[in-house]
Amino acid sequence: PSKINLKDYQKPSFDVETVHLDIKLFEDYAQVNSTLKMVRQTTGDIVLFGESLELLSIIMNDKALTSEHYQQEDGKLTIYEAPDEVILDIQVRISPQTNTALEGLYMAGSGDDTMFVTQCEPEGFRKITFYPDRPDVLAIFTTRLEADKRYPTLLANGNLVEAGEVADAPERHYAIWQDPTNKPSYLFACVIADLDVLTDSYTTSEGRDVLLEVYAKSADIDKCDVGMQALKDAMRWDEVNYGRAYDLDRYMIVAVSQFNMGAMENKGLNIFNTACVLSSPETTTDARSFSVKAIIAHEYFHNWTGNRITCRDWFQLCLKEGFTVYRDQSFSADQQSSAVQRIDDVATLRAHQFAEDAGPLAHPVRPESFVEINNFYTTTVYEKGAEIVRMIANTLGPDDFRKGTDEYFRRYDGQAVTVEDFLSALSITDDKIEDFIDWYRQPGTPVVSGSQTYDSAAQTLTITLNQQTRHVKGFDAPKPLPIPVATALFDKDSGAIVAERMLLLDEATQTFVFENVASEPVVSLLRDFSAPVQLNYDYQDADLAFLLKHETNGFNRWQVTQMLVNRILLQSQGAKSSPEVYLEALAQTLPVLAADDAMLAARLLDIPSAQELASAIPQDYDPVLVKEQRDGLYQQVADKLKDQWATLYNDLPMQSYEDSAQARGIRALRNVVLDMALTANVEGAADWAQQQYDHASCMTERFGALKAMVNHQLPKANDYLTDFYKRFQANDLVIDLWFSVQAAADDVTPVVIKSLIAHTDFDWNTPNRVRSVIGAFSSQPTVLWTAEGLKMYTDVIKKLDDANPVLASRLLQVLARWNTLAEPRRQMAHEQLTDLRKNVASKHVLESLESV
Ligand code: BAL
Ligand code: ZN
Repeated sequence: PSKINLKDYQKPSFDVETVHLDIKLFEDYAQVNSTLKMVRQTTGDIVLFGESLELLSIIMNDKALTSEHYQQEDGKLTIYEAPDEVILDIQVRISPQTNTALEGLYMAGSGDDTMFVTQCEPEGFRKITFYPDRPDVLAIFTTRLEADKRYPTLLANGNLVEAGEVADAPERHYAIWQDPTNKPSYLFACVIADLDVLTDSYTTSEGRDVLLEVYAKSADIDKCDVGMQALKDAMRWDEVNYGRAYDLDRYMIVAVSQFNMGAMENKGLNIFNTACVLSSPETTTDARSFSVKAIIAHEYFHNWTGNRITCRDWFQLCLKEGFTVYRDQSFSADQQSSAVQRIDDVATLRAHQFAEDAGPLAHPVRPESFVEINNFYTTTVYEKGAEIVRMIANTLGPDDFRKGTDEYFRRYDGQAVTVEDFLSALSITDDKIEDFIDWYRQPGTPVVSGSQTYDSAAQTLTITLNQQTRHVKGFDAPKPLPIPVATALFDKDSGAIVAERMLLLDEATQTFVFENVASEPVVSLLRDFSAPVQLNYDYQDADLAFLLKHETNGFNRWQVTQMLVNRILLQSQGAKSSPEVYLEALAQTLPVLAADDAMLAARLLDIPSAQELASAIPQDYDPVLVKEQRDGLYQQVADKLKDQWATLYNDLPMQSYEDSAQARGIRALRNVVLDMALTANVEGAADWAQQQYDHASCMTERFGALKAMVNHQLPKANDYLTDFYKRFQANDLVIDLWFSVQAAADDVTPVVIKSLIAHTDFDWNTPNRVRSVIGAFSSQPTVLWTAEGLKMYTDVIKKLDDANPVLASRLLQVLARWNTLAEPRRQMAHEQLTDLRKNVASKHVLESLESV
């Protein structure tokens, strides 16, 4: 497959002023007629993209074109010798009913229970009709939808201008929607379905009354309130924090159960994976419910960062995603403890993005070439992209950051722009911000190492820091990046902060001198994770134990526990700590914190997942050894506090359900304590689990108990699994949990996975279901990295390669670090991946296999 390069970008030769789309849905196909008003911008032919379309006719300025006027090749339709102003009428036929790739217009569901939705980002619109399907072509869309009346819900972007019955076809009806904003085709959406709707309203700071609608199947409409409230909260938050108000009269969200992504920000008509919008206490865990709110906010924030200002080309994907993730993280931090929000965001970054950056699929936040853009919806583009915006925001401070974002919206509203444009607006108060461009260009996670010397005569503390980034094959030698290192000095006697500074490390090595330091302090670095780097500082364990006690910010305390854990677990990588200091520090901290901030206390017991630990091992990774070490430390923590788990558990009594930060914290900690108690074989803990399940007030309690029973292989675990299934059989999202708890179980085997795949409720056409088994299974590296486990996994990729290559390629990316395995697993993995390469055809999967 051929590569597309950023350096080859060229402006489109024609702009589209207006598009009229007419989509008529029939029993086994859809007819799409489009009228495009196009105007020449530069020299060159008209280039339209189209895939999986049956071209019926194409008329240019009232003249039917024949094959001598155009060429159709490799998904492109090129029309020669077009005049400067063109009206194109194009008729195509498509087959949404057989579209399993879930891109373009597709049918979700089966039998009598079907609906039709679209997914056009990044390049799905070309599966609906021929079009200059690229983000820098912005047009005004009018959409007419026509379908059988058994689909009463007909939605498209913008405002409803007309609806009615179809003449001569009493069983059919239509609706016409007009979107007044200029938009790229990737933001087009339509829905043809039979849905209920939850309605509300919102008045913007500019006085606009907005109709808010959340559409879902009738059985799910009672699970839409959380999302609706989050939408209103997000609308207000964007007005207060960025001065951005909503710009249309209507905002719609539609829930669909078959969806490749989490959600999609189509203009005025968001389409959501049910997993990312439905929420109720009985069926949704707190963690999932919290992420529903974050995703609702994320898609809403795209209205300004993505839709009003969009990307010039797909290389600039981070322009909208990095900024929007930063915005949704900031929103979420305002809804709960900001320390816990930062912990969760950093944990995700370290577990997934650092792993990606360390492996063969490492790429810059703004890639310079790709075969298939769908492969670049990655944690690097999203989460590392957000970290860059965060570094910029912290460097500027709140007032100047706001001036910069105001300038960005003022300058570029209505345009398709680049990362350079973004940085140029943000640098109006400080031109050093432009230097952050290298963060967008350079792959690899920088490693910051450092040490300190104290001069008691001069009363100075000198911190020396240096940075190093691995040289990723195919890229220029790495350059030093601007790395803000938030630093505080703690007095060893009083535990108080004596100095606080943001150090900017922008050379390979630098020294920073603190004056008037009366005695040698303990240094806390990279506070609040001020940059996405690995930190190796010359700490003694006692310094870290000191910081765990005295750090003022919850995030920094968590970071210290993670440093201690890594120093214990990564001995093969030169780590040098024994667990005693860590265990003692935890034993002292936990009981106090549990009463004070239960959510933070729960996080302090985090031990990085096996995958995250693996990502810190550049070669000869032995999954069995890592699991043994990880489980061993977990056991030591459980044993160390064995006498305290009962008290802790009983001090966190189950109460009637409440959706407050405090109640969520208590539920989270209770689940962690339950698991610890079972690990330590605390007498009676199996009964606690059953009681918690039987008397649960919500899914967090019930599922926490079930998961503990399954992972500890309690004798009653199977009975409870059966009960769980029967209780929630009708709810797909809960049955996903039922599948995932078994597929991710500590004692899972390929046989279990095969039996889950053979279950009547398993469905290859529903990505959530596939992920609930295959994705969950990949969290058990000791089983995944065996001949049988890998054979099963690669067979799944083969099976999905044709039907849903986007999903196949995403699942495959989990295997990217095969080349760090210790022998003989490495050789075995290489053979299986080589075999896979011979048996797949999609460019998505082939690109993900490039390094094999
Ligand atoms: N734009 C794709 C889904 C999202 O990032 O919001
Ligand atoms: Zn997004």
